[in-house]
Amino acid sequence: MRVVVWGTGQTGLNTAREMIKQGHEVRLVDEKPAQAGLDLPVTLLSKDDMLWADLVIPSPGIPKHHPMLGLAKKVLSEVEVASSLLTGTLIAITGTNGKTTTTTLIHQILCRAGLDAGIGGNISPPLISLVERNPRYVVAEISTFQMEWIERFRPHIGVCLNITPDHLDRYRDMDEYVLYKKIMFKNQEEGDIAVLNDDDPYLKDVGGRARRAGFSFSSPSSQDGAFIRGSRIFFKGSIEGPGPLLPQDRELGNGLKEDMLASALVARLLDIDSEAAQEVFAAFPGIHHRFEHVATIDGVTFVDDSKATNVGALETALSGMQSRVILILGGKDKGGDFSHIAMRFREKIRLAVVLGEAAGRIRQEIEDFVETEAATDMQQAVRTAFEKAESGDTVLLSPGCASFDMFNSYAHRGDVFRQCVYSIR
Ligand code: UMA
Repeated sequence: MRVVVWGTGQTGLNTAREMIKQGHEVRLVDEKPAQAGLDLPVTLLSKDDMLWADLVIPSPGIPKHHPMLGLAKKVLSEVEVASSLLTGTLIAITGTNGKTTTTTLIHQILCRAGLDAGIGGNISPPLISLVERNPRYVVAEISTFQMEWIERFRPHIGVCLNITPDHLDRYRDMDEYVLYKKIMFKNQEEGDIAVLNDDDPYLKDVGGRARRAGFSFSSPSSQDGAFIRGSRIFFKGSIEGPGPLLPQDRELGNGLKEDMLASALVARLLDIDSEAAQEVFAAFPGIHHRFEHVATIDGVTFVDDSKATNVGALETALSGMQSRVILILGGKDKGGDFSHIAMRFREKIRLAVVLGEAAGRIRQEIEDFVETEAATDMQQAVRTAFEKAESGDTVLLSPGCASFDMFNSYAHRGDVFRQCVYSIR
């Protein structure tokens, strides 16, 4: 088959190598000139490539509505191709927030239980790079971008953690974004399981033929499900019984609690002893830049939640805060609505320091509810926050926006924040 692999990031390079291994005739193309030192030939994308190919595999960063894709005979995403080559049990995790943490937790629980499990997808490495080892269980973080071109992609267990507005710079509207989240369940069959957040209104109805299992902080509406009572997770329905204890030695935040709940439920559905989950939770250090404690200086705690690149993640971070907050937010605009957050948490937010490309718009949306100040860079934002904070407060970097206006990535933004905090001492 003639295959065009489009994109020379991690996805494109790994896909091109696998397609060559599978015996296909492959062209690796990109809209930008190739980086030096690649072990595969790359050409600049042309119309001819699209017309030549029997199959085009675009990287997730290439938007579905890109006009060149309209010329292709057939387009499939990398996760579609990868899942058709992997033979192990596929556990796929999507949702606006918490995907990376939940994927990591489930993978660790499976490994702790002695099972042969691989991890990949949006978390990296790309799913296709697991084809060679072909593990018995595949735990995959799946983004909406990766599901734009699926045909038969069918996880045995599909998990959707939550849906809140995100990527509205890529999708026409919220309906289109929700559609690509729920598409994960469309090919599931009766023996499969859809693990869903019963507290999320978007997930009341997902379609598909799979059995449903739900999780909820208080009482799941699904027949089979998981919930939290006190410090322990419990299961109900056909899987009824006590589950793992949540760690009590540190502040978990609502985001991490939700991820642990979903992971424990998946483990239970796979018949894995609760002890494995409990041990993994107890030792789990968290994900870098996700509600991560940086330092406490003169009674002021600094938390790096740079991974909060949408309004839903910011809301989750604020809902778990016990102290008053100096919030640092803003960045590259993704079209989120900040006004309801400012209204909901007006008592909690002592000051909002706005930063980056979206600063002006955010300020307009929130200044009726909370005091705001603008900063030109992270150094100034951190200094202003520290000056205005009182002992016992938390300075929370939870931007609710992408990072690319001022930084290379959310990780880079978090690292700069950390350096600015350290420079206060
Ligand atoms: N390119 C074009 N035309 C375009 C866009 C991109 O030619 O219109 C080319 C670029 O020149 C570049 C390549 O495509 O050579 C980049 O492709 P890519 O952005 O898909 O990069 P990858 O390195 O393959 O990374 C992708 C995911 N990127 C995106 O979804 C944007 C990574 O998720 C993922 O970790 C990786 O595959 C492995 O699966 C990143 C991400 O930001 C972390 N994901 C979003 C998120 O988490 O919110 C969904």
